[in-house]
Amino acid sequence: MFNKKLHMPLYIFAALLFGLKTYIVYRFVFNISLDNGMQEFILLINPFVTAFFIFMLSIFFNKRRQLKYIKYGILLGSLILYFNIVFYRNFSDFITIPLLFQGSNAADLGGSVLGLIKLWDIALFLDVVIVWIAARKYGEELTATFTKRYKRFALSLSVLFLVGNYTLAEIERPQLLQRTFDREYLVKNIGIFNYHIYDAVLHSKSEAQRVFADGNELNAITDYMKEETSKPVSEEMFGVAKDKNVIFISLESVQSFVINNTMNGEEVTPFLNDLIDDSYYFENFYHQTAQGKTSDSEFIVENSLYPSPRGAVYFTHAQNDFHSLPEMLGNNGYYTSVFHSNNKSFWNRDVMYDNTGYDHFYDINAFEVTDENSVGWGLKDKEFFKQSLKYMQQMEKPFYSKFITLTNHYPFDLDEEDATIEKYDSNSNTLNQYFQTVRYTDEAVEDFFTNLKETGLYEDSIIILMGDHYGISDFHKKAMSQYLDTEYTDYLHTQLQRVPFYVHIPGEDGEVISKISGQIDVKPTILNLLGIDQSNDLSFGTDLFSEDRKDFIALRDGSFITEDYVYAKDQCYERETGDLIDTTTASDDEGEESVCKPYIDKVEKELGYSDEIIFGDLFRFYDFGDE
Ligand code: GP9
Ligand code: MN
Repeated sequence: MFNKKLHMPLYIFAALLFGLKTYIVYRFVFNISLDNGMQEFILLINPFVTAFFIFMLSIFFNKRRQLKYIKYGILLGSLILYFNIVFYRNFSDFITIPLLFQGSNAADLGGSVLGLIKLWDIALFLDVVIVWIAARKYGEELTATFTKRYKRFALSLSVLFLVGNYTLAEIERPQLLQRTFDREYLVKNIGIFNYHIYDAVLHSKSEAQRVFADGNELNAITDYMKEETSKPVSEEMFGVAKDKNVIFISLESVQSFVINNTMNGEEVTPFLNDLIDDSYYFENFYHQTAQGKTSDSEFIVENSLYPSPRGAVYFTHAQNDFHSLPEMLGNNGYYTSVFHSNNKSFWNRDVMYDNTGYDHFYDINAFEVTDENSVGWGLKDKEFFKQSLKYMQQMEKPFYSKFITLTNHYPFDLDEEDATIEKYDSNSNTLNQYFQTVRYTDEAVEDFFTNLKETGLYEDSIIILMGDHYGISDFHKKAMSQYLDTEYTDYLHTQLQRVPFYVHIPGEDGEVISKISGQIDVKPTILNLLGIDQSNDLSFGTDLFSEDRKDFIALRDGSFITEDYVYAKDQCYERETGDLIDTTTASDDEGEESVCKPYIDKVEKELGYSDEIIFGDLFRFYDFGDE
């Protein structure tokens, strides 16, 4: 194939092979939605345009270096692609630079990562093997010797292709590079390699933001908050839990779709279902996390700010000035702590907890963890709660304690003797096992309630339960639509970002509350229940019991939910029915503005303000009036 008759230099051959592979990966491994012919065309040309550019550069080297450049170029490109694939399988997302600095977390992932690697992945390196063999066998025969003019011509052609690709992308999606948090759009339009370069630019920009901030940026933000987010709190609920202990339970990966639902005719979460009867239960409550997963959910709850669009704030901005819930509670006489049986450095928690004012972190060292009492990521939830009790009984009162469960974590492994519900039967082992681990966590919480009652802690406490984020990513579309017996659309995907949220006040009846709500609202809600004045606080959320609330819930990728609409991926849907109202970028809608449009702008503004606060560390310039 490589003999001289064909005259195909290795750089062209490598570009074709690598381009083809990249295309196959975009098309069949990444779940990239393609809405029209233009998008399909861009996705088709981009891998070749980029590959041509990368490998064309080799002609500027001498013969020996040319081969080396191509060989290592294709290897490096393949590795970058492959790391993204492995990451994508778990998170349906692409790697960002801040994530790479979270290496310590990766080390802890162990078993989880193994589950994401498949034997047939070897095939993803076939092009590398072919190019390396060819280079070895035919050596310098495959190199190219061009005149300066031709080299310049090849370079110009390649740049022209890139510009053409970008122009098409910009036509298809105006302001492509401004919508920084929508990574799927970026990859779809400029390809994963250009996306990484762009991400690097964003990274340095956000790093620089802190240095250049001087506090003046805050005026616009506080004005916005006064106008849009500082709604009056519920007077009726003000102080109903004054001086009570707060037990906050973060339910790992529990989504709302399992609540009050059955699997093979059996209730999935019997205890959590019953708990609705004597709790305030928010059935349209959304998680708003991004790449920081559990830590993002913690961050949102503690600060009523949005998580970072890239990486985890717990890592990237752990030294910022915050005005956190634990700090405010501490100022009001509370003893604050976190219980979580994992290494204290996971998600950089030790540093962040210290900075945000927690008095104590009961990490893995506070627990007795053995092979028998652990599974998957570590200590089983039932043991976790049981072993926590002794610390709670001796704790100074009133206390605020956060409990982070772990058993219901991907890959949802469970010992056979702990399974009390069957596995589901679908093509996704992840979803099949999920029901068993969710049920296990449900039982663990039930036992915890029983123990709280027995020890007398229950009476003086309120208990808040919240799902931290999704457990089933849209990588399991097929199995999910089988289970839910409905088509998996972007609308459904957004609705599946609902997680359970309970406020359980012993002695009160509670009710099911249907208004839209989200993690951003938790901090103001807790403060109000405890009767703590928050008029000097700065937050993007509103007390959940308030009658007058902000009218949208923003998700970190720019999707949002209002009382009437659900917006995701340029589509505006009717919230109740899921019917598509319009496509907000459609050019043929006779200039009529989508009903979602005003919210799109508000959501972008609000997310942008939150990023400004975090990247600029702006709270260091603000006087919250605390002693
Ligand atoms: C790790 C646990 C799980 O300590 O909170 O983290 P997650 O992967 O869900 O972010
Ligand atoms: Mn989690």
